[in-house]
Amino acid sequence: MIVQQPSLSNSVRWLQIQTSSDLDLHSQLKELIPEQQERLKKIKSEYGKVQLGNITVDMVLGGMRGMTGLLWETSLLDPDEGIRFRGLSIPECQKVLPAAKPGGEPLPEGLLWLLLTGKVPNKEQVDALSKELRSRATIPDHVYKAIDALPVTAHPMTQFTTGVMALQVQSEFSKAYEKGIHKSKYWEPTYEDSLSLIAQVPAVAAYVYRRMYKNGERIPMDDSLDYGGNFAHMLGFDGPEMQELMRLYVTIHSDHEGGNVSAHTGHLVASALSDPYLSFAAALNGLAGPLHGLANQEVLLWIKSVVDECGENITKDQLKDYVWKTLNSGKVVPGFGHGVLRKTDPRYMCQREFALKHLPNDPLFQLVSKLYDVVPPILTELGKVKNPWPNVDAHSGVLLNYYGLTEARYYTVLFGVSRAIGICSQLIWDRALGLPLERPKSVTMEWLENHCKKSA
Ligand code: NMX
Ligand code: MLT
Repeated sequence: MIVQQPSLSNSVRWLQIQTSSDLDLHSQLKELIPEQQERLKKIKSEYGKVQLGNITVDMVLGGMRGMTGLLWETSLLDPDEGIRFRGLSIPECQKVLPAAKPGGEPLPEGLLWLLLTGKVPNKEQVDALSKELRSRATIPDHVYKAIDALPVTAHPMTQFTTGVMALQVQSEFSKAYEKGIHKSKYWEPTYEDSLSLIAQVPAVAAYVYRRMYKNGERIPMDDSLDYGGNFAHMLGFDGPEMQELMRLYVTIHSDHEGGNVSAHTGHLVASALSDPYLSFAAALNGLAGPLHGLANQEVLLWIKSVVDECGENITKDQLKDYVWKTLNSGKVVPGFGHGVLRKTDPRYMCQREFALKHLPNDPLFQLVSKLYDVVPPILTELGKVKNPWPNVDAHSGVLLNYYGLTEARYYTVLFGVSRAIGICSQLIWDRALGLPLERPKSVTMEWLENHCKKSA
């Protein structure tokens, strides 16, 4: 059945609800790749010289905001509407992607299938992919040893990235390249590495958590569980609501088009034909920055500092004073603002809906709700903030904290596990489409001055 949804973009012209019993993701991709290669060839030959906008000095000096410069097939971000995964919004994904139980949160494996193929999988296809991911999830012993070589106090992101780097020794892409693989076949070992990496990151991440906070006792994978459920289980959380939260969490953090720091870094590094492990480890180092993924840690620590100073039943006036105190000390209010979004992040909204359903009386959720009222007018009053609204990180911590995952320093690792799905999906397409080495032009201040004087 073809889904007819006028609001969907052209990138999902081939979106289908599958009725096919083809359970093999690899062979589906193999079928799709030649069609998409032709499509790209046609775009290049027919539209290669079409302009996409003018580059201004402000853009060059302003972190390339608004400069279109990347091809990213798996998702597209609208400043007002938020993210669409292959054309589907988060509420649409919640409706159409298979769930562990009727009406439940989407299974991240389903999203992986969607990102890779542009098609909504059926439950059998998702179950087959869950099984395949479980079969690839064994972690070689040297990975644990590499992590163990770090002090247990090292930041969880440092430990996690070290684990990902240690996984790199198994890269099929690197081995194939060394043997002289033909460029038309690059996508195949990239696919192998990507699926293995996606399969293995939850166990590596769970080990970091157990090592740091639970005396190093590892919990083996449960073969009856799906990807998100298993991740919660290996962390030590077996409650059904926490498993549902993890499915939602991993789904919504996976991809946010290509220009964000982690996705762009992964794509840039992979453009040198660095394998998916090297590329994803680089991406994680970007995610570990406080203006990007580390903001989820910063939000919960900041909320806890509010509670320490003013108590849980803080009034809105007290909260306003606290926000101003943060701003006046030269810090950002974590969890608010965005490089592209200009409205409330739909990833924030779906977490808010989850909280309203499962933990409406939680004091920290109520504090987050008060912040939603208090912070945007203050950021607007500052006069320079382009988006005063909350982003994904403003909400995730209080949900995790409610279910007992209270260690805020760990939160960015969860984001990292999820982001493997988006970054690796696009890396497979990067190689399938033969995308080139990324190498933009840079200039000096002297060059800018001379150029601008000449064109004045
Ligand atoms: N609190 C205080 N100041 C802010 C905030 C905020 N939440 N957001 C933006 N500003 C400031 C920003 O620092 C800049 O100041 P200055 O000119 O003095 O350098 C000014 O407003 C203009 O910034 P924008 O153009 O609005 O934002 P930009 O695109 O540069 O940065 C963020 C986007 C996300 C880095 C920024 O909004 C921010 O620092 N937010 C808080 C950290 C955060 O929540 N990051 C997570 C983003 C989502 N993610 O997961 O990656
Ligand atoms: C992300 O999910 O990557 C963040 O919202 C940051 C971004 O999109 O720039």
